[in-house]
Amino acid sequence: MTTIRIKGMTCAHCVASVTKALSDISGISDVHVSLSEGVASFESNKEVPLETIREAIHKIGFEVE
Ligand SMILES: [Cu+2]
Repeated sequence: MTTIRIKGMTCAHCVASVTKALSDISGISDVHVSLSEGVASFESNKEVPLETIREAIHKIGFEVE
């Protein structure tokens, strides 16, 4: 399990967007996003570069801290 901090989420729609963006990355599954904690956790079945995750999050308007 990997946990990352995500900056800029303010509502359930943000959570849904982040969840989808992470789930769409090849190799990432079991994505859980907590709005109150501002974190996302997930399982990865292979090495997914942090940069790939960072870019996917940035593309939808949030930042990985
Ligand atoms: Cu929102």
